Amino acid sequence: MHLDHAQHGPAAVSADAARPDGTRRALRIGLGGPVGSGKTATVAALCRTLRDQLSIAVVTNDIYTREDAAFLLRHAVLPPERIQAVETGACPHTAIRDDISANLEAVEDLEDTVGPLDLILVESGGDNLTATFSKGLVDAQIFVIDVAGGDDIPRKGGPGVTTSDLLVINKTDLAPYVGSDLDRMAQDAAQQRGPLPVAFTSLTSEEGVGPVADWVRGQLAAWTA
Ligand SMILES: Nc1nc2c(ncn2[C@@H]2O[C@H](COP(=O)(O)OP(=O)(O)O)[C@@H](O)[C@H]2O)c(=O)[nH]1
Ligand SMILES: [Mg+2]
Repeated sequence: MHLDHAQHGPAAVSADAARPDGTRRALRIGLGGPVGSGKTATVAALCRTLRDQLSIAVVTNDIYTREDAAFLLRHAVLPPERIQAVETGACPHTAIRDDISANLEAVEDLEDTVGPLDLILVESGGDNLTATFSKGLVDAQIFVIDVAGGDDIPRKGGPGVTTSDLLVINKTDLAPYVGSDLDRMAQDAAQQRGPLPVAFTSLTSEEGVGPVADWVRGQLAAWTA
């Protein structure tokens, strides 16, 4: 499936909102984007910012390794039983869009073993600008790009840039060094996305993830309403 954003309201509900026992399942948020843009860094910062208020778990996707899960474990952003790794063995987008069974299994396993959960973050393996999540897997998706990848990326569009529920433009601290024009990126992103939100972040400081954490809180409020 591909994103269908005819309406720009809160993200649509994927699959069943209730678990088999009738309790509400966790909100699932996917993070996609090119290799190295800062997806794992965003997941880590979100966990550190939100873990005292929310019950959180994470699923990571890597092609042949468990590097991202290992990073999150090393940095102890959550207890180990709250982090699961999926090895996709192929282009990352296949496991988040085409055959989501391994990811769904991981998500449901986390709900069973460490639930009840408020929030599950699913990090895609790094992919190209066309990778998006199935709505059967996540309720909302964040697309992470960075200023060092070129300030023309928002202008180039693609479904991640144009239709993700939140576009994160990360590594703003590097803009002066790579000659990226943040105003231009903001204008291009607004043109591509209409009313859909954009967050500029730098994860070099603890508060850097603030705008993304606020957006996640808003999604959760809509989910639990
Ligand atoms: N300067 C800078 N580096 C960052 C920022 N966010 C992430 N990084 C670094 O960028 C590299 C890739 O980040 P990572 O989260 O692994 O990217 P992923 O492949 O999208 O998961 C790592 O070395 C991070 O420390 C940022 O805001 N500023
Ligand atoms: Mg990663």
